[in-house]
Amino acid sequence: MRPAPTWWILGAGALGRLFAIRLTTTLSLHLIGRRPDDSPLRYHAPSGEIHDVDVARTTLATLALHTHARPALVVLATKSHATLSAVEELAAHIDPQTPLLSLQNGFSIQPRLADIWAGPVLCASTTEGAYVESNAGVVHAGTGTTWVGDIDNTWPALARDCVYWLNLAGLSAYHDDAIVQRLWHKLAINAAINPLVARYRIRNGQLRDRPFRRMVDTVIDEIGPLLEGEGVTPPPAGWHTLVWEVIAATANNRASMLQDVLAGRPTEREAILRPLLTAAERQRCAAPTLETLYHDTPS
Ligand code: KPL
Repeated sequence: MRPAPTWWILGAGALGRLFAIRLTTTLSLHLIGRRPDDSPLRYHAPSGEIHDVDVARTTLATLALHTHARPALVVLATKSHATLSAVEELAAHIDPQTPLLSLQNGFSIQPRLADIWAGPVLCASTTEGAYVESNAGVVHAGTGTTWVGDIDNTWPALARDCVYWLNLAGLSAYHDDAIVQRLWHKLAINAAINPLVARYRIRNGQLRDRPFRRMVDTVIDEIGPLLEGEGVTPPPAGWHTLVWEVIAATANNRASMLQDVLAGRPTEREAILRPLLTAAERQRCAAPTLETLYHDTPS
């Protein structure tokens, strides 16, 4: 086995907690959140079992007080709109060449990170479904897959190394040398699911019921041609199958945007819907359903 590296995870939301719980079993892991908290994380497994897991937790404000080993990689699990300011703060604590792994939804922050960060920026696209439960809990509502790569495919060995550690921790992960396509596919999934479940305050699986089923299909009908117009290759089984498969796999999940709306937090509307509206403007295409979703979603 390879010597276990130190990784930090920045952001203690649902995905940050889920990745921390898994990765802490195989490497030296620190979860960096906004609030100081020493309690174990409570993991609700997809099987229904509940485990308390000890994870080393800290905050950006107190990092300087501790002598944590410098990380070999930092996983960014903050919300898309909070990522740049978090990375600015993080920069004071790590080597400027430290690789970052962006878990953010949408496709807007990833190219900006690659522009500003001196070290490698890997991007992940994940279909793991998780939501936070209480102060220190996370419900793993749907097991998914995580793909890792970088925008220009400059760091394949690093991406494969990262995939190795994710798999060792029990997450199903693959290297993808066309991660940008994958990020657009995930954006399509998020755009078809998140605004609707946030608006109607329902779990992902309820989208299969009337009247929501038709609404989802209408959104997909608008997204597919727009993305193809941007040069994105359609998924092998088509846009509808892509989205409906994720809805089935995460049926029990409360999507991230619903969690944000329920908690009164800013949503990822800009990261998820804005790139599609920009594509529509560029292609001089009407996108009435996406426009309505954008206006109905709090920012
Ligand atoms: O990524 C997600 C999210 O909640 O943001 C999905 C895949 C829709 C799972 O809920």
